[in-house]
Amino acid sequence: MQPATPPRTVAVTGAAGFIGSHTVDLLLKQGHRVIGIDDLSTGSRVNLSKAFNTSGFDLIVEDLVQPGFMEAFCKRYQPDALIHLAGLVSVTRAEEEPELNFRLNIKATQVVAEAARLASIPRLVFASSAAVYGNLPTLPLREVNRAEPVGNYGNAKLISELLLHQYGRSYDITTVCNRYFNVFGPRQDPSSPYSGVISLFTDRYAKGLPVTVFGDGHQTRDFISVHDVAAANALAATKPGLESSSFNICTGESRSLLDLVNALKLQYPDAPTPVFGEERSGDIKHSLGSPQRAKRKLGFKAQIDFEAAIAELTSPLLLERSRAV
Ligand code: UD2
Repeated sequence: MQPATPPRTVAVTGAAGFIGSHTVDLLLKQGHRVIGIDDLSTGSRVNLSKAFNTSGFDLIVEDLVQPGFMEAFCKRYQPDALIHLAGLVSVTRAEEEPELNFRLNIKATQVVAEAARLASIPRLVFASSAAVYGNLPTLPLREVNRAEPVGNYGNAKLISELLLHQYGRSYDITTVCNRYFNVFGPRQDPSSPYSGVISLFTDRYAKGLPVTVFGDGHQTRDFISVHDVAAANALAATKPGLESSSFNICTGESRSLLDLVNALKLQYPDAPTPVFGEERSGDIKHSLGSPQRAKRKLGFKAQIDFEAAIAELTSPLLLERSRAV
């Protein structure tokens, strides 16, 4: 595949994680040189199997908050862009362990931004989240909406965005904050009850177990394939002439949990009937993003059809084939 832009050197923190490893794979496929950083606390080398078999990839196993590490790293490799995806992903843990949330979701951002400043790295991309919007009732959510996060996780993401954009203004770095909506795809970890619903349901069906739908199943989300998210990250890191901004990384389409169950039924025709349980406390009923700004400025549009992405969870080759035509 021809690179969309001239080959660049891109550093990716959290490279061995779910979104990180897909981002690494795509950047390598586009012909870029990629240096991953991961402390392997939640990520895994297995996620990088493909990357390790590709030339132009290196992984450095280190906790990026260690004093002096990021600065030395940036000065040594001089990446053209740094994609900062490492962080505490569990929203529940962020509530239970506020110090850990601060260290991994705020302090780490400061460490990365400062290292980028000292080494004159021109572009920083950050893994933000739709959680910055909190429970805003007006849908679809747009970047011009007030960010009113609820809880430690969403607040840390917003603080990181503010911090990065201030670095961008003060030190001439292009800062791009990608606000992911409900991301799903291969390599997503289903091990916690608070894991993303699609990873949980797929895991249950693969084991022949019923899933539990909390509430009536009419709640909706803007589910987006991890391949699209990787494409948005690659664009944010390599698109020439991009201005600093925050972008919704979403499809602009909503699907209910019942839609999800139906799509999964096509893959697991013998799946047991879902059990309906109490609504989960604190849940929002609907979440939907507007993809317009990302389309206009980043040139990003989600390409992968929901049903095809669901089918990929059971037979990855299907998606490969449908994307090849
Ligand atoms: C995400 C966060 C959540 C909170 C919220 C804020 C994740 C995984 N969750 O929740 O912690 O920050 O955003 O908007 O990042 N569901 C079931 N059965 C299950 C599991 C989930 O019915 O076994 C429902 C759940 O009640 C919800 C929907 O599926 O209505 C999506 O759940 P989710 O946790 O995947 O994502 P979300 O957006 O609710």
